[in-house]
Amino acid sequence: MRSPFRPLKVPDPGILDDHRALVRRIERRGLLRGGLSLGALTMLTGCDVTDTSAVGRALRAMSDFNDGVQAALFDPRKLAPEYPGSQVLKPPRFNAYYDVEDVKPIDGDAWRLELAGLISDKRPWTRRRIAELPEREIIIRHVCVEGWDYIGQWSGVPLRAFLERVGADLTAKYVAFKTADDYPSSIDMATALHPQTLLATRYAREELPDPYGYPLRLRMAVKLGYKNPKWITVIEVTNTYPGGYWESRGFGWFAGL
Ligand SMILES: Nc1nc2c(c(=O)[nH]1)N[C@H]1C(S)=C(S)[C@@H](COP(=O)(O)O)O[C@H]1N2
Ligand SMILES: [Mo]
Repeated sequence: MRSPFRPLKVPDPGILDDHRALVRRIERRGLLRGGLSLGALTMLTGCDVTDTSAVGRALRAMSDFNDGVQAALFDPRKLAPEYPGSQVLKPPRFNAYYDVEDVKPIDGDAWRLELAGLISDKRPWTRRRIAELPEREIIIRHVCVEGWDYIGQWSGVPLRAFLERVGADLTAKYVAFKTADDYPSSIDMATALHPQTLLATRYAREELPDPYGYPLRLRMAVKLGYKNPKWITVIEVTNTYPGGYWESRGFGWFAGL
């Protein structure tokens, strides 16, 4: 069984004051829509928000989501920082809403990627056909709101190239994802078309290991960790707000907060 979502503790109202400078820095950069409420902060840490150091770590992760990323976030022609291969973490750090022992590996031969919504060619894709698409490799920083990060090396077809190939309506608002572990997720079209947004099939040039989303996961340079669904089974293009797993539990939708 997967561990259920942790029940939240009653937040201590003083905690925002303790981190006023960090909160202001994050808000100035526009990462937060509508300001950081105590409720959002509670969800942000996913842990006991009376634990000042945990809150501090989470806020610092947001704040360290650096200026290069911010530039790319708001101007689709700008790129987020990329890093040398020597900095790549092997293996990558795992996270999900359950423990790594509870990951259910996908049978890659039986797996199909299904398409839905505003897409003209909705034929499902096999792993073999996806492997024939042109690839790009990016070495980018993954930032989780829990307050940790790592540099990872991802390759796969740019989501833009894939959407063009299947005749998606690129003027639609959202690209939504369904996954094998019931972790719905969605992004804005500008991010979907960003050159550093990939449908990744490999990490450090090896086939994605099961815990990291085999056979197909999303990797973006301009969104926080939780916006990057693993074990994708369905891609849908839509104008109806699709939300997502953490978004329906209080996290922001746009940049991650
Ligand atoms: N399908 C699925 N994708 C997911 C999650 C999840 O629970 N299920 N967790 C997200 C979170 S919070 C993070 S930080 C990253 C972790 O990715 P990694 O294990 O490759 O580092 O995956 C994201 N994508
Ligand atoms: Mo995360």
